[in-house]
Formats: sequence, structure tokens, C-alpha cells
Amino acid sequence: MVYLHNSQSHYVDNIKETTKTYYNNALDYIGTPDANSTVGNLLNWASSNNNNDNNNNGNSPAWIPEGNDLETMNELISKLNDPLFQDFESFTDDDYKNIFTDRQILYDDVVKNSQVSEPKVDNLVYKDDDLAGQAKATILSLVRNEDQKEIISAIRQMEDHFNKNFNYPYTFLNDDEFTEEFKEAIKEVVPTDRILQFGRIESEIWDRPSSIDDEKYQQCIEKLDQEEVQYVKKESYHNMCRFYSKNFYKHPLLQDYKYTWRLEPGINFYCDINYDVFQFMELNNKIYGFVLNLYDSPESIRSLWTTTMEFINSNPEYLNSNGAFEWLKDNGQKPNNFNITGGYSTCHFWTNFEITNLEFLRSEPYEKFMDFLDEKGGFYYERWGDAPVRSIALALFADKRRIHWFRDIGYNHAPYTNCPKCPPDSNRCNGNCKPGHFTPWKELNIENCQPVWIKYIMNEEERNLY
Ligand SMILES: Nc1nc2c(ncn2[C@@H]2O[C@H](COP(=O)(O)OP(=O)(O)OP(=O)(O)O)[C@@H](O)[C@H]2O)c(=O)[nH]1
Ligand SMILES: [Mg+2]
Repeated sequence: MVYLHNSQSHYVDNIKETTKTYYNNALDYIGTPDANSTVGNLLNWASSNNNNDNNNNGNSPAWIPEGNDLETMNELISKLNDPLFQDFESFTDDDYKNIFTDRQILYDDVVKNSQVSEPKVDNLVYKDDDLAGQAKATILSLVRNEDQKEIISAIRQMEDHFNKNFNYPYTFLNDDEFTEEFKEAIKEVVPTDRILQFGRIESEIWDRPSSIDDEKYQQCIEKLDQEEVQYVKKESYHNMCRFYSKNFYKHPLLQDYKYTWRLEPGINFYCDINYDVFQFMELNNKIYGFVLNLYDSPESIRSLWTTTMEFINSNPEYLNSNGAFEWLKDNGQKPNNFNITGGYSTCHFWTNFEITNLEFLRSEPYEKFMDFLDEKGGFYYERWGDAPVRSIALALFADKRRIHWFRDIGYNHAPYTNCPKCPPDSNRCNGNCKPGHFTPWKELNIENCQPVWIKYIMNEEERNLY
């Protein structure tokens, strides 16, 4: 259940409006025989949030207003205005080199040299347990028909390493109709009892909104193209980033789910995951799980941070006093990124892998933040990615203890890998990847922001969790 503050009935109205938009479109969705009832449920859900009910099946709500006093809010804002290294003006090239070297040593120490098996909690759920496969969760893939081969490879690996034991459903979304060939090909690679949902995203949700000025858009992307911002000339990429930031979790096919695990074409999983990761999230009160975190291309998000601070200055009550602020404010590894963006490290969770508690995305701060960003037009006038957008929201509004690094999940999306070192008696990863080998290109190691997360965000308990 999403928790809403007493005074948020206008927010409920917004949800209802969005719901109605989807309702009007839902009849066209593929593979949604019960579209009417799904949407009916959603409308009930939206109204039921009006009664200020924060009961969440024993689990804490994904977002709780902290009720900080003015002084605390001002302190939090001033932390967000300060760089992590305040004495940076006196830094020499050697100082920067030393920071990076120390961080690489830390990364090696934690990832290359420390053995990892499973989280040391007493509530892991294994395949024959009652709770196995019982989370309200789906594996989610936004994909095109032409990505059939690559998504099938990803599904096979998901099944082999995890889902054969847990039988979670898959949800496939597309801005176009899925072909029969695509759907049949997917059905062929999974067991017959696997639930598969195929949904279409309506063009009014997917396409560039009419509020974007066409001439300005063309001028902006020309300029960013000259700066070699990747994919900036692909309008579909802008659409995808906006969709994954502010809309995917409102899709009717996702309304009954609390968690999604995002799966992209062309990725690799290297290690068996023998416990139910969704139940790990649920039973340990996590709202977000990631495996890799990186620095971003600063030219693609030139005004994202200043826009964010504009939002925060008007809505300081959303800040979490236990947010991952240092991670946002690192200026020791890629100071140019920090300067170009006017104060953001550009550190972000690499969202091609993400396990998300959707209740966080459906919460008031996240939704309001998305509306604010969308109005500014940066998904098109720049090329704001869903990864920095989601990451900033999490680092500002969520308690950092509820964001989990799945150190144990061996994963690759080229050119980066998270590869754990297994104990000698384990064949969980079967030598499929090289422990601690972040990338085959040495010069790309500087793109790794994980050492910042380890050093400044994780506490002793989290470091010893594996
Ligand atoms: N249906 C659909 N899916 C898309 C479109 N563009 C991207 N996607 C999906 O959105 C996700 C991210 O897109 P990618 O092209 O992989 O973006 P990326 O990971 O930044 O880029 P790569 O490094 O090339 O993988 C993937 O799951 C894609 O399948 C599109 O136009 N239509
Ligand atoms: Mg990709």
C-alpha cells in the first residue's frame, strides 16, 4: 500500500487522472483480457489511498515523511550544496590520482579479494520454502520485436540461474505491437507454467509530448550531437528514458505488482542465485537493488542537478536525513562531471539491472519530482537518462539502508561487469566471469562509482553482510 500524507488528496486525484488516461487506452493492450478489471482495481486502489492507511503488510512503507524541522532541512540542503571534497581548489593532479588509486584498491579489496556467497540474513527463501516465488513481483522487459534473439538469450540465463526455481511471471512492454512470432518465440524458451504478459505502450504515453518545442528540440540535439552525446539523435531513446523514469510503473499490466526486476536484451548472468531475491527485498525492507553504479556523460544531464535543487528548495520536506548524499556530491574522481553539471558527481545506478519496489516510485516525492522534471523538458532538450533521474530520487528521498548492492549477482551489460569472488568450494559462478574485473578496457575503470558507494554509503553491517 502506498502511504500518502493526510493532505495529499490532490495527489490521489492525479493518480486517478493518470489511471483514467490508461483506462481509455487499456482496451488496446495486447494480452490483457481483463484490462477492465485491472483498471477497475487500480481506481479502487487510488481511492483507498485517500484514507491515510500506512499499513504495509508488516513492511515499512516505501516512503515516510520524516517531518524534519526547518533547521534540519536547511542542514540537509547545505550538504547538497557542498562538494564532497571541500578543499578541492588546492588539489593537484597527484591528489586526484591518489584518490582514484585508493578507490581502486578499495574496490579490489571488496570485490576481487573478498569471498561472497549469499547475504547473511536469517530469512533467505529457497526454492522449496512456502514463500518461494510468492512475492508480488514480475520480471520486466521493455523490448522491440527485432531484439528477439538478444532477449531470448537474457531470458534463458534468467531461467537457468534463477527463475527455474521461483517461477516469477514476465511482463514485456513495447511501443509497437508485439508480433505473433515474437510471442511464440518467447513461449518456446520458458516452461509452460510461466505467466507471460505482453503489453503495448500507447503513443500518448511513449511519444515526445506536444509541450516540447520542436525547433528548440532540433537545435538542442544538434548541439549535443556535436558534443558526441550518445544516442542523442535517436528520438526513441529520449522516449525510452522518459518512459522508464516516469511512466512504466503506471502501466496497467504492472498495477498488481510491488516489485519489478528489469531485464534487457543482450545482458549476461554468470552465477546461480539460489534464494528468492524478491523475498529478500520484501523481508529485509529494501526498496531498490542494483549491481553496478557508474559516472554518467555530464553533457547529457547538464541542467539535471540545478533543476533538482530548484525542486528541493521548494520541497525540502521530501529529503531523507539518511540519504546517500555523499555519492551525489563526489568531486574527487571525475571533477569535470561535477563542474559541468553544476554540482552532481553523475554517479548513478546502472538501471539496465534494477530491482525496484514500485511503491517508492508511486510515492508523493517521486511522482512530484518526475512531473517537475518533465515540465522542464530535459528528457528532450538534453538527454536525461532514467538512470541518473532514478538515482537522484533514491539518493535524496530514500533511506540509504534500504538500497541494496547485490554483490553476489554476477552480471554484465557491455562494457561493465559485476563479478563476485566465490569461496573455493562453490561452483555457483562456475568460473564464468573474472572476480572484480569491472571492464576489459582499463581506461574505463575511472567510470566506476562503486568505490564511492562502498566508502561513503555502506556501513559496517552492510560491508559484512556477505
Ligand atoms: N520497445 C522499445 N524498447 C526500447 C526502445 N529503445 C530502447 N528500448 C529498450 O529499452 C532498454 C534500454 O535501451 P538500450 O538501447 O539497451 O539502451 P542502453 O542500455 O543505454 O544502450 P546499449 O548500451 O546500446 O544497450 C532496453 O530494454 C531496450 O530493449 C524502443 O524504441 N522501443
Ligand atoms: Mg542496453
